[in-house]
Formats: sequence, structure tokens, C-alpha cells
Amino acid sequence: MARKFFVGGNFKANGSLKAIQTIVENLNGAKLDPNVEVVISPPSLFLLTTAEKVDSKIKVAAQNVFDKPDGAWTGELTVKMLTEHGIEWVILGHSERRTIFKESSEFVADKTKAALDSGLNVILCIGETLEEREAGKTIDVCCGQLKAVVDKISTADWSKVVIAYEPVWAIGTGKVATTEQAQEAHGSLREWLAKSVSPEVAQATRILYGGSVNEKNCKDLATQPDIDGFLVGGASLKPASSVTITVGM
Ligand code: G2H
Repeated sequence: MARKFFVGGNFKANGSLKAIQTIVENLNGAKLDPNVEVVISPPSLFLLTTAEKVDSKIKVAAQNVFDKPDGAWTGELTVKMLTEHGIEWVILGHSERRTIFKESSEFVADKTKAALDSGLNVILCIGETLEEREAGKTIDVCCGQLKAVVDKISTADWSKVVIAYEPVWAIGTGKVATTEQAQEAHGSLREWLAKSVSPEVAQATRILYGGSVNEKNCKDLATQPDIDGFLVGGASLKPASSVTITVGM
């Protein structure tokens, strides 16, 4: 079965309530392609308003969640808080979490398991640094990040996971991976999934590209057989760009 194209908007810690309402209004008013799944991820303060205001065909993702139930975890959100309020998705393992907040692949895997166990869908981010790419370690690094998750979740759980391959050197830098670089990485990741999980999971799992995607470069990337969508940061904050990216697929 063909994989449904997926476009995620990751607002990171950007945007006022007013700015996010404008993005939501633009998306609500756009004629979205029914063959494209759209998920937007505002900062946690704006999750509920976004979920309330956005058209039901667009889903909402948190940008992070903790792996433990409600309790004394100052500053965290729990999976129950998300599921009880209709938030169906969560982004985990973003390179900003891995690098700035020192999240290990094991911690990302624990959070992925907790999220899946509670019924959330996960956008699982992986990616190599420039130094790792130049050392020829791109696939080893990405597969190592994936393996931590493979070790903790079941084969069936993969139906609720979307992988986002985001080379760290392309994030927010304006330096997008070439179409060939992206396809090569996605193809290798799919091969690795076939060997390490199952050929069925490898065929069915969406692998998104993320890193300086915009309304201009998305068209070419989208033609590649193993690129099943995008996780968009900066461009998703510009109402016109986010609509073009989601509609133009
Ligand atoms: C990568 C991406 C969104 P940007 O982090 O996850 O951000 O498109 O700004 O590079």
C-alpha cells in the first residue's frame, strides 16, 4: 500500500498566540490535499487553543513528553495530559533536545515507548552532525538512534511511528540536503528497518525529511521514492509557506 504523504510543522519555541492563530486560520481556509496528512506542533502553552481552533482534519503534536506518569516532574508534560486533551501526536528525539538538553537515545526510546503505550503517535527524529557525515558515519549514527527505539518497542508499535530524518547541519541553517543526499539516507534507513524490524514495517513506515525545507525546495525532494513527507521548522511559521508546502504536495 502506498505511504500517505505527511507534512509536519514544528514551530519550536516560536510564535505568539496571535501568530499561531493566523497560521491556523490560513490552514483552515486552505484546500488541503486529502492525500496529505498534516500535523502542526506549537509550543506547549498553545497546544490546547490550537487543538480547539484547528480543523479536525489537521492534527496537533506536542514537541516533547516525559516518560513517567503524572507526578513531581517540574516543567514536564505527561502522556496522560496530552491524550486526555485530544493531542494525538508528539515529536521526540529532535536534535535540539538531543544536543541542547542532552537527551540520550535511550531516554528518547523510553519516551517513545511511554507515548506509544498510551496511544500517542510519535514523530521520531534522528540525524547526524556535519562532523559525523564528513567521517562517513551518517547511517551508523542514524541507525544507532533508531536501534535504541527498536530495542524497546514492538513490531506492531511501528504503525504509530513516523521517522523524521533531519541532518543536524541542515537544521535552521538554510543549507538543505541535496535531493540525492536525502534519498540516499532515506533509502538506507528503509533497508536497515527491513533487516532490523521487518520488510513490512520498512515498506509501511513514513520517513520524512527535515532541515531547512521551504516552499521552493520541497517539490524536488518530494519526487524521491523514499521521501514520504517533511518536518518543517522555520517555513511552517510563515502562513503562506506552510500552506504552499502542505497543499502543493
Ligand atoms: C528541523 C526543522 C524542523 P527547519 O529542525 O524540525 O527546522 O526547517 O527550521 O530547519
